[in-house]
Amino acid sequence: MQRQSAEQPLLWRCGPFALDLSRAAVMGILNVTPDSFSDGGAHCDVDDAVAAGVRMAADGAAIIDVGGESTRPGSDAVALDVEFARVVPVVAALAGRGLCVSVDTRHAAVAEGALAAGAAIVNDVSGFRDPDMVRLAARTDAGLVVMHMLGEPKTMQTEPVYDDVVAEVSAYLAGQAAALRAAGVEAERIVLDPGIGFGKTTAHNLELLRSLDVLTALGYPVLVGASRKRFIGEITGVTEPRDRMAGSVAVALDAVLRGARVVRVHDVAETVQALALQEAIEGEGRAR
Ligand code: HH2
Repeated sequence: MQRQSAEQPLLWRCGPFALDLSRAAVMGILNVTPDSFSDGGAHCDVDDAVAAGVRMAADGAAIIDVGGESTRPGSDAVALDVEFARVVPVVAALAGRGLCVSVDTRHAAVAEGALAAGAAIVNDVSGFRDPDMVRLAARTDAGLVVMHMLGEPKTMQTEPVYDDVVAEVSAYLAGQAAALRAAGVEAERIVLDPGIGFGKTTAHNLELLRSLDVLTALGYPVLVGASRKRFIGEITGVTEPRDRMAGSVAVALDAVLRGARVVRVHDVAETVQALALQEAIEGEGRAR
């Protein structure tokens, strides 16, 4: 059941693309890093990474999210030129094949390079805190993912504390979206993301997932990225991230049922299959 709230727009403008979110869209994760927590080292070669992105698109991903810096808890920042060199050739090759490509970066220089290479979306896990990112957003027509993160990856999992995690994440996202709007960004380009696992305990993650309606009520489509994350391991006892596919699909499906319009996942084919069944049961059907 696509329980979208009345307030959520069902179109996401991303450069030349107008993504139809009347059905939940799947964003495939393509980390071109040696050290990402679950797929680190899998796609370091440009040709391998491009082949993996093309495969995800064939499996039903509407967006391929290319990242060159791991932001797993405790990770160190990567030099800009290293991140740039990892990401831009892969973005260029995938965008050159007509795919809707997103760049997962906190850095305006990398985002700018990726947009010039054809990326249509900037996915900023630091939520457009950097004024350079806001300025870049304002002078382009890219889609934007505004994510909540408490602090920085290096320290974010050191006893994260909130008085009310849902209220605080929601207020933060509303404020960042308002700042982008004030800078001249059209509302149709903005998607909000609670940042599962970014400065959150398992209890915080569950509370946010349970309360997605608070975020969908902000009036922007909501993206959820829970794939293979640590809380799935904490709940199930599955220690190896690659073995958390079933739990990840369950969370993605639940998030869509609660109103998420985009899910960011490693296991594209499995997630698309689960969504297709859910839609078929609801009588909506997923065109293939
Ligand atoms: N999670 C990760 C990275 N980018 N972007 C958004 N919008 N939402 C997320 O939840 C999100 C994200 C972390 O996961 P992953 O890319 O698999 O790992 P790593 O940061 O180690 O590369």
